[in-house]
Amino acid sequence: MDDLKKRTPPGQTLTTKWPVLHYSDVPRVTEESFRFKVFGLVERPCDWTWKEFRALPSFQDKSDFHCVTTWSKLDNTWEGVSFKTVAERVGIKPAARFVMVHGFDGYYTNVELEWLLDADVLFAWSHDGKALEPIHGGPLRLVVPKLYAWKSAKWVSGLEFMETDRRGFWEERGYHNRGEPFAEERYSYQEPGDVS
Ligand SMILES: Nc1nc2c(c(=O)[nH]1)N[C@H]1C(S)=C(S)[C@@H](COP(=O)(O)O)O[C@H]1N2
Ligand SMILES: [Mo]
Repeated sequence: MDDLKKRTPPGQTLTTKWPVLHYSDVPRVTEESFRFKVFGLVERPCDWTWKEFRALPSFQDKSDFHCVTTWSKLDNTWEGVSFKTVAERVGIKPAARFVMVHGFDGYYTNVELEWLLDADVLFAWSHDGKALEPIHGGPLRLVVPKLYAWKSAKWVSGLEFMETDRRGFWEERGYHNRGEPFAEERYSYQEPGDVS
């Protein structure tokens, strides 16, 4: 099996275009109105401005992107701040096991903490060398390459660290609670113990 095939999860088709997908209107978020709030089970809750966020150490990473509507886009170069860096700044309390990621459009999606601590998870302001466009989540979006793209919240406004899990917007509407593309975890009826 060649590399591209190995990197394409079952049921997915590769695209070199970049489709735009979101539920509501694109919210207007400027560098002035931007805030990044971290709350819940952390030692040092924060409410960072754009300037404060951009002062955090950043890096670049290349990764793949898989949407549950069956398109995958490989080799995206993102630049931003790793989730781990944010986690170190706020200090995660030992009881925290889940994170609700919030967006300025009112979107929310839940991710188990251990998936976010992966080295390829970041808050990005740039894609393939260009500033992230508002339609793709600019000024800042989350990128979680190893889960379906609905977990990669655009226009991210904050993180809520939680002891017990709560389902996000799509997770409440029939999509899988975890959403791992290579296991094709698309729908909630596939979850262990689901009897619906
Ligand atoms: N805030 C927010 N983030 C979101 C969404 C949304 O509706 N609101 N849609 C998700 C879905 S379903 C997908 S497939 C990706 C699409 O990202 P793109 O439009 O940059 O391709 O964003 C995800 N992040
Ligand atoms: Mo999606």
